[in-house]
Amino acid sequence: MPIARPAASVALEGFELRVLHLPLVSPFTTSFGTETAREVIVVRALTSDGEGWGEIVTQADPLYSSEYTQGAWDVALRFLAPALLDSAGTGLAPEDVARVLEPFKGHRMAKAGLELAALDAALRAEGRPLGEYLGAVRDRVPSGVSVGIQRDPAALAEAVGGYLDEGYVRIKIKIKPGRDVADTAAVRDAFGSIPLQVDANSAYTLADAATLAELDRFDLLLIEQPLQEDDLVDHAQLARRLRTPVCLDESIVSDKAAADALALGSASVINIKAGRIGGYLEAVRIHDRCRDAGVPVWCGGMLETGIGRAANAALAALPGFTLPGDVSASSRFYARDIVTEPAVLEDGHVRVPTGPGLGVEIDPVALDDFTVARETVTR
Ligand code: NPG
Repeated sequence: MPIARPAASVALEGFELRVLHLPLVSPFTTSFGTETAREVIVVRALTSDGEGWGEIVTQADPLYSSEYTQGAWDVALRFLAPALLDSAGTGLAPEDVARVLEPFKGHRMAKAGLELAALDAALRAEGRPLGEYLGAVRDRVPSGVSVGIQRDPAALAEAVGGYLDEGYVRIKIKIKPGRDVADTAAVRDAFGSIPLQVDANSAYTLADAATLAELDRFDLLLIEQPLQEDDLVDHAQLARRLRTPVCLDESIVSDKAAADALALGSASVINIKAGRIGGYLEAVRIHDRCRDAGVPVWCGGMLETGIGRAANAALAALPGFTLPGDVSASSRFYARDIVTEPAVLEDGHVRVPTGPGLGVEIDPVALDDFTVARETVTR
């Protein structure tokens, strides 16, 4: 269902942006590389009624998508934040943020972070939780975990075992050419019929279809983004050759892209990440479209801090999120978070915050400790 009741306008006075460097508890390896620290941008919206927080989920390098932190920093400070401040007049409705930013092409993660900060400010002022605003129907969400590529398949099985012991209800393993069939087999052999899926982060081409079809025998929930971001037609061809459902992540950059992918048969499952598509309001639109079409969706993760993690839990509580998401405990990635009550795993689930807005409070000391750059734009 579309947003039932819009948020009140906010009297926007400025945005403070910070680049944070958060050490990861262990290196995270995907088909595009290994990260040991998370570089992320935190946004604080300053309004006459208080503040709101958002997160720009870019990575330091443009390897997952074309966006990257220094690019997002530049576009947000140079174009996006000034445009929002100019348009604010006596007030800006959070639902108008995307329209104001639309003339600027791309940069969806940057737009999503600014929109979330404005939305959080508006909802905090109204005393309304984000989950309720978005249409959440659950008070907790099942928690899946994304496991990076390890030294070898045995090490992968060991890592997966640790997460299962913690209670995660679904495992996703990262794959790439040469690290696919044997890795998946090792996890299946060790843990039987656990809910399992694989994520290729665009590492293959249609020429690899035969290898990918070998994964069919593992009864996976899905294979995520095997081909390139703009390969919608190739994904449709691949989907016809696999029994494993194809799920798209990187390719789904908007509700329009989701509509196209479904029309072409490029995917039968969709990963919704608010950052990748320009914000939580676009996320609700994709959710609604998929729900009407009977297409399952799940909430992806971008190694969010406590800010984005709270928002993702709220989103994942919408009724169409029928598969467990990458909404894991903060401790999966961070020894210390920037919120006072980081997401924890309880019986394989993460709670949807119930306080106003994001429902989490920022730890100002942690925020300062991780900040490596800071800039404020005002009207
Ligand atoms: O739980 O937040 C999480 C991580 C989930 O694997 C995950 N994210 O491709 O989906 C992905 C991957 C990713 C992380 C991609 C960071 C880009 C940046």
